[in-house]
Amino acid sequence: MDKKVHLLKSYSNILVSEVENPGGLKVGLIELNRPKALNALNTELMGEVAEALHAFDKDAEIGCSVITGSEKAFAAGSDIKEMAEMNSVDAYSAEMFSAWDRIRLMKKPVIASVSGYALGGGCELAMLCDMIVASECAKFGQPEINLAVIPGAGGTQRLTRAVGKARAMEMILTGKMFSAREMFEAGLVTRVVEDGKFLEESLNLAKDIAVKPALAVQLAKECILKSFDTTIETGIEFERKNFYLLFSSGDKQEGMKAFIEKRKAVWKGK
Ligand code: DAK
Repeated sequence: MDKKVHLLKSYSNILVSEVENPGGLKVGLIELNRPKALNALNTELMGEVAEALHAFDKDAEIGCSVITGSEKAFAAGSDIKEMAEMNSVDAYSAEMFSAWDRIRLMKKPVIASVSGYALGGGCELAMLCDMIVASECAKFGQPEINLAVIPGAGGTQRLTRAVGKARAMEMILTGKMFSAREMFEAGLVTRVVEDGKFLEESLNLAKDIAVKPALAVQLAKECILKSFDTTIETGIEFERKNFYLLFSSGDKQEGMKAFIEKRKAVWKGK
């Protein structure tokens, strides 16, 4: 498996590194690292994830990012111990959503690499990413109902769009966990991989994306996400504008010229 190149800025709850990708841009890697709490997502950890992802998003040498956890847990939810004493005013004042909102706005693709538990906020963080690669042993669920609350970071919306009303109702109202295979069949998961191979396979997928022309990748991501909150008419208009925009890029000139000259294109990301 590839070696992570070097640890970037040091954080309290995550490990951040870059993975080389010969022939393409590098892959940014974020490993959630609160093993004793099964990577429960507290405010500090979420702030760190948002900051690290933002740095990758701004770095011209990075083409795609991966967020992963441990073999046992991607993340077992938002931190119940942190939320336990909060009332609604505390929650409102704490701006609990700001990191989530920042993550949502990343331009470059982000892959969730899931093994073990992806529960509550953990499942929502995975869904906030653009693709999910899951181990056979991964378990997805929205168990908030067992705490007398409901998903708070987009779970009722993103899960329903991904798996449909029937399965989303079942997951959110019963709080039960579902396997990686079930979630693959339902459309939440991009790829199910052998246990222990989740990070390697996620990095391979990220590298496949990071060798592609970066601007086209970003605009394609933008168009796909747009389809979730618009009519087909407006979505097609949006796609068309981005399509025109790419006709002004150097990479478009290079890509088509290279095809005609029967050589490999050299991308500049602009
Ligand atoms: N929060 C805090 N600590 C947690 C945790 C969590 N979600 N999940 C596990 N831990 C801690 C346990 O307390 C335990 O710590 P110690 O007691 O040893 O100090 C340690 O991790 C190991 O856990 P267990 O001993 O329970 O391990 P098991 O293997 O026996 O069980 C489990 C694993 C995943 C089945 C179990 O830990 C579990 O049921 N965990 C809770 C799962 C859950 O209910 N998750 C949903 C939480 S609610 C928001 C965004 C999102 C959300 C809310 C707001 N905003 C942006 C505002 C989302 C809410 C949620 O996620």
